[in-house]
Amino acid sequence: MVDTVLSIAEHFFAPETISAVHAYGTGKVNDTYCVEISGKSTARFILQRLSSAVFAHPEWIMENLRLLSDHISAKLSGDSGSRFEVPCLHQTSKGHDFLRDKNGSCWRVLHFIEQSNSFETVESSFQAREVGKALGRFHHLLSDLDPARLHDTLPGFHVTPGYLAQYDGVVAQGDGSSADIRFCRDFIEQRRRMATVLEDAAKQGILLRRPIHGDPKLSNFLFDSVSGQAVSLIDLDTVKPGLIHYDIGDCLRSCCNRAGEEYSPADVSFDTDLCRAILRGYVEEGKAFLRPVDYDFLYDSVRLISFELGLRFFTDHLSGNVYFKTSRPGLNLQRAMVQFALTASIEKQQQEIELIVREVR
Ligand code: GN1
Ligand code: MG
Repeated sequence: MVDTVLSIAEHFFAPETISAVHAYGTGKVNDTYCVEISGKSTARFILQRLSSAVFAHPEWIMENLRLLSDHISAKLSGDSGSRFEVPCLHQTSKGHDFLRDKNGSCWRVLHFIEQSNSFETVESSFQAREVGKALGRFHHLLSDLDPARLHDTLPGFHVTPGYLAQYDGVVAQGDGSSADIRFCRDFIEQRRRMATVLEDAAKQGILLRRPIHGDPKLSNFLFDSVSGQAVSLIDLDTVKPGLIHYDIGDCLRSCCNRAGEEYSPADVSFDTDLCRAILRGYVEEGKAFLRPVDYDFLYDSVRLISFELGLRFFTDHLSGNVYFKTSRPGLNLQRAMVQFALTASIEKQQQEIELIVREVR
């Protein structure tokens, strides 16, 4: 396996300069490696094979990435404010942005953002506020980029009614024998009606489609290793036109669940102190583009995106784990139950969350 990866790395770097290649990170979709380069200077890079099961047009991802990094770099140049960067591309020795291997898979290399750390669970309310600020800054930086210039790299991504339709197609064929499976089915049935809340608001022109990140979970934020400030938002494959509410909801569902995505469902809860810190940080940066009506959908967003991820994991479990990588049987079912437990905790704390939204607006 590593031999193949090494031979891929050799298309991007002079072979004699590559000192190590190893698997990296905890992504559930792409395959990620770190390449260490030595010689006159040492450096690290991120080498990734984009999932062909998930992304039908990897070349669109690469075009979005170019557009995005040019747009952000132009806006940040001359900005003497705090450090913020996005990963930029390193080309093949032949000057291409990506490489296709014999199987048609797409490989690309990104610069490593040094002097930074990522986390699997939030460590403090300072860190939570930094997460919110970074997401707000990212949205603000992209708010003047015409969404029509971005390819839709993953049609249907975060469109909850579409996931529900997929689930309906799969569940009809399943036997649904175990108690956990029955629990998930009931949980989904009881919430079916809320699936359209964001899409209906978008159709009616109440919420606007803008460039979004698509996957702002905690582990995609990088923090300066000295100051602890958030300095980057990585994993830009799902940047595309969408609703910022998908991002805000996804960020909250990821960061306010201190137990993480693979814990015992019974011990999962939504932490409203972290939610307050994140939203405060977000609004600090996002005031300039948020409209009053955007605040009205924040509670719905976090509830919906937690439910949606549970639905996606459950559907994948029923379909034989074709989308999310798993390390053992039953993992996607457990992940689904964690997200449903989180959804239930969010519902229980609806009043408190709505109060926080009023406080920060
Ligand atoms: C997937 O591949 P990764 O781990 O960055 C998924 C997200 C989920 C996340 C849950 C393209 O992201 O939507 O929120 O898992 N990405 C895609 O951990 O489906
Ligand atoms: Mg991702």
